[in-house]
Amino acid sequence: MLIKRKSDIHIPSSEITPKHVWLSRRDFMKGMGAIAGAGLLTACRPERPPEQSAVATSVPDPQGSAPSEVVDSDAAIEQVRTTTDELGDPLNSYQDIVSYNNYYEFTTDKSGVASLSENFVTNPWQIEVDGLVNNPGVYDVSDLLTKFDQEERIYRLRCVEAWSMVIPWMGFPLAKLLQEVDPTSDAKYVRFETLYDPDQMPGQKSRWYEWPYVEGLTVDEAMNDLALLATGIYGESLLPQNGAPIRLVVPWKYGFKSIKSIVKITLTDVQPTSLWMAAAPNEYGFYANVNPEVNHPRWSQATERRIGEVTRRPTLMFNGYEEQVSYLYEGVDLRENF
Ligand SMILES: Nc1nc2c(c(=O)[nH]1)N[C@H]1C(S)=C(S)[C@@H](COP(=O)(O)O)O[C@H]1N2
Ligand SMILES: [Mo]
Repeated sequence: MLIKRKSDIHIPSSEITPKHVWLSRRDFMKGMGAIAGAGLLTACRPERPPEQSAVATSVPDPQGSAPSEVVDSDAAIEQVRTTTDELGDPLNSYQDIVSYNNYYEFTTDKSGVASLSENFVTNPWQIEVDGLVNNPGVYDVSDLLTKFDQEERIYRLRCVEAWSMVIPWMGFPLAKLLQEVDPTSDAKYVRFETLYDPDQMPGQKSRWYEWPYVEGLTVDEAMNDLALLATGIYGESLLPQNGAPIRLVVPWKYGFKSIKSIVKITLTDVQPTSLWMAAAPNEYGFYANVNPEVNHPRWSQATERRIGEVTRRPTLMFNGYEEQVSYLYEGVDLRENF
């Protein structure tokens, strides 16, 4: 069936700030059908980042996975041109986002995560929220999808390995869930835990890391409106490789803070030790804010390579979200608290 729609496709324009882009799920999916159908954002394949020496692999034609809705291609071209982040940079293609992943529970090979995680069971799925809260609870992810409006947020994702993407997430602010459980005044940190299931996640059999994957934020960071619990990308439910069915996205911090497939959230007065802090405490601290002035012990953080681009670009303080988050670190030595 050919569906032609011009007037009711609503794609955010470059004027819209990342905080408040809002679309109904239905309109968003129509719009994204237009883009994927036109296949215009799928031209750039991620190249291997400079830190990886392996020969680039070819990736199957993305057309096969495009949404089935066919939409007028003039409208689609227009939408592609106006769909950027608030700094004017284009979104990465759906194909980029679902085929170049870090997810050590499956493999350390970025292009191998998608196929290895294909059959990962993400439904039903529950998240337990406990610890220093007045209303602990167990939530079905399917209920969270209707309980909270699902918003679109276009965020830059900056990996500590110095590559980056622009991703249109769907989700809801972490703060909304925290308000629901009502942290006590003793709660200072939020600890997140990924599913532990080595039968489904073969990487968890590796003894290089302390499983399950753990991450943490201060309560104040967690309450910042940018901190998102993501449930979708380009209006589609998350695929396993991106952390289905629900994952954290903290865009001003290095990508490893954005923990995938969360089963447990605990409010605590003890600073959580993340998997990366435990693995290499001299390389990965608790805060992990994107900071071009503080290098990783083994490489510079001053620049990054946007997946799909050839030349490197400067890395921005707090990944470009300084205005929204700098209040969290007033008087904090960002070199010591890395
Ligand atoms: N549970 C879990 N979460 C994880 C990771 C992981 O290995 N396991 N990798 C992190 C890293 S290093 C990055 S850069 C992002 C990548 O997210 P993406 O694959 O959706 O782009 O996920 C983060 N979340
Ligand atoms: Mo990363």
